Parts: sequence; C-alpha cells; structure tokens
Amino acid sequence: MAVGGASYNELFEIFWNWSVFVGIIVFGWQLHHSFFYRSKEGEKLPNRDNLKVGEFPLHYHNGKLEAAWIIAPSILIIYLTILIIGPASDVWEDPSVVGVEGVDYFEVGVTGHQWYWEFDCRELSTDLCDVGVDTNTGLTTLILKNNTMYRIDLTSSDVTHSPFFVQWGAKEDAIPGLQTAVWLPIDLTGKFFIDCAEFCGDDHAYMTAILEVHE
Ligand SMILES: [Cu+2]
Repeated sequence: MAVGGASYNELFEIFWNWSVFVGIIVFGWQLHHSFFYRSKEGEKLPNRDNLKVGEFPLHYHNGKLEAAWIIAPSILIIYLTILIIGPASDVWEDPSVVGVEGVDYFEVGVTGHQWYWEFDCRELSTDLCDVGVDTNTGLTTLILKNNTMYRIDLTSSDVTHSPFFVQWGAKEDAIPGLQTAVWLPIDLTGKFFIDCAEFCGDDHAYMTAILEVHE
C-alpha cells in the first residue's frame, strides 16, 4: 500500500528527467535558430524562402517532419499518463484498504475560507492533533504527530480552495458543498507551509497556514 510518499517521489523524478530532456531539445533548438539565422545589422537578405505576402509558404512543407513532432510528443504524453494512473488511485485509496479509523489512520477536518484555513481535530487527543498559532508568523498552526497516517477531510465555506502539503506531494480541492479527502502520510518533523493551490480571490497568495510535526 503506497498512499502518497514514495510513489510521488518516484514520479517526480521521472517527470523531472523527461522535462529536462525535452527542455534541452526545445530550448537548444530555439537558441540555435535564434542566433544561427540572425541577420546582421543593415544586411540586405535575399528572399531565400520565396516568401510572398498573403501566401502561406507551403513549398517548404515537410509532412514527415510534421508527423514526427506530433507523434513523438504524443507517445511521451500517453506514456506519462499511463504512469500516473496507479499513483492517482493511491490518492483516493479506499479507507477500508488503509485500515481502521482511529487505529491505522486519523481524520482531521480542513475547511477553506477566503482567505484562511480552519482545522478541526475532531475527537483526537492533542498529541495526535492540535491547533495553535505560530509565534513567529502569527499564522494558524496545525500540529500533527510524526509517523502517523492522516486522512484530511476537506470542504470549503465559499469558493474552491486547495491545500498543498508540498513535502508529501499531497494536494486536493476543497469545494463548497462537497466533502473531499486526501491522505497525508506524515513522516517528517518540522514546520511546513500549507498554501492554497487554487486561485480563490484577492488574498489567495496569503492563504497560508503552518503544519508543525512533532515526534
Ligand atoms: Cu484558497
């Protein structure tokens, strides 16, 4: 069972490597052409491509090349899409597969408001879940316990928000009138930001809380 964590990291690495590979080709190509085909100041160039105003230059059309740059990226996108299907279903893993609530995992409520997060520790002991205020920043703090599996129950009181627990790759929309959930397999201690990842109005950028994890 892999709810979040390792599978996200593995995916991140694969996506990162492909992004770098594609990026080098695309930007390398672009830079090469930008400089290689650049005209000198004041240089009078012959109309080498026989371009005519109002006429699409079809005489340089290359069907094979065009097909290649449509087919190759399509294969890559299909391949990457297939890769994420497994981990995507981990995100919405059925609670009965993860275990028993209150034993194997613990539920914490999170409600998005314009523009702050409200945390609800339900009936959990303060060791497992607590809410406070961070003395350095004045931000609301959700205090959780290390090496514990949490199921974050989400909703919103106004518009769509989305808490992003960056270090765990966990992000899910909080939607008014709907109950969504995201697994949070806490395995790090420290203080982390919980930012809103769904544009929700004027102060979206400041819709931040702190997640504090203790031993
Ligand atoms: Cu928001």
